Amino acid sequence: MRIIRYLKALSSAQLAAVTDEGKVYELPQQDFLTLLKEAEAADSSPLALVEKLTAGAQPLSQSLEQLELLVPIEAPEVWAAGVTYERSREARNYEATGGRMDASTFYDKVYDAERPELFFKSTAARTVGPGGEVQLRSDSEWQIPEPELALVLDGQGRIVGYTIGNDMSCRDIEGENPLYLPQAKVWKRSCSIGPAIRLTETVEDPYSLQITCRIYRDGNKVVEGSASTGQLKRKLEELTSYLVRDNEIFEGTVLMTGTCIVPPNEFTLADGDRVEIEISGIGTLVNPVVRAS
Ligand code: DO4
Ligand code: MG
Repeated sequence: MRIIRYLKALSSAQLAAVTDEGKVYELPQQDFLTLLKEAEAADSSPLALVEKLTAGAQPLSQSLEQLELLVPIEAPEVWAAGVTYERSREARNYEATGGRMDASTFYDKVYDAERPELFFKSTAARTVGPGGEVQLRSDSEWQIPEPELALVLDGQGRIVGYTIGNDMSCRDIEGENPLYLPQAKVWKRSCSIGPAIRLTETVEDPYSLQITCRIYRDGNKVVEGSASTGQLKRKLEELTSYLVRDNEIFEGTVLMTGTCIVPPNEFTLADGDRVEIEISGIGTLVNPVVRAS
């Protein structure tokens, strides 16, 4: 079972549930956070509440593909984990050492350390949804999307759903100095999530999800890569346990779990590109890329 938001009438957002058969049912709650709160108040899981609300209801006549999807949750905060896959460690080492790859770096250290790398990535205002434009920084020459499994958390840091995240990143800025990480990661429209939230109980094994990233330029596919969440070095609860530690977590916080797909080193995103990130069972997040305005 997946939860989406779509544009119903001019500027009115509608929450809906999508079954595995692709049937779409409107939900009465105005957003995912309200659904979470009502489920908690009823001492029920979000899935049980959705099943109760949709039992015997009439599905929409439109299919999912015919709807104009919006960001599925206006996450108050988006956090991200880094260097959680071997491929990310290798790519970070490349950009930090100018490709020498001879000395051990802090990326090697954090990959093996008990404490994971977690960083603040975005706020609702900086985050776009399906079809929304992600923006390039004007002061970077080496920018890439980072396709990541993203966790939707309740106020206690429990995983209530899975979505797709794009952690847009500037490899040159981070490579120049790791203290520039916030600038390499956070700017206007540098984060995308969606297109749907798959409820936790409906995911049999979050460590066997297939992630595929495709980048199109002038209608041609210029990058394609795939990975599995089975390659993740850490457990999802390990990441959430560090995020909640001595922290205030807001209902609907999103935590991206790190990237395992990095485009070839000579590649940088350009104005007009289109990024597609697909995760099995969740959907495909599509975003056009635009230069800073
Ligand atoms: O240290 C840099 C961040 C790495 C990252 O975002 C990732 O591995 O996905
Ligand atoms: Mg990342």
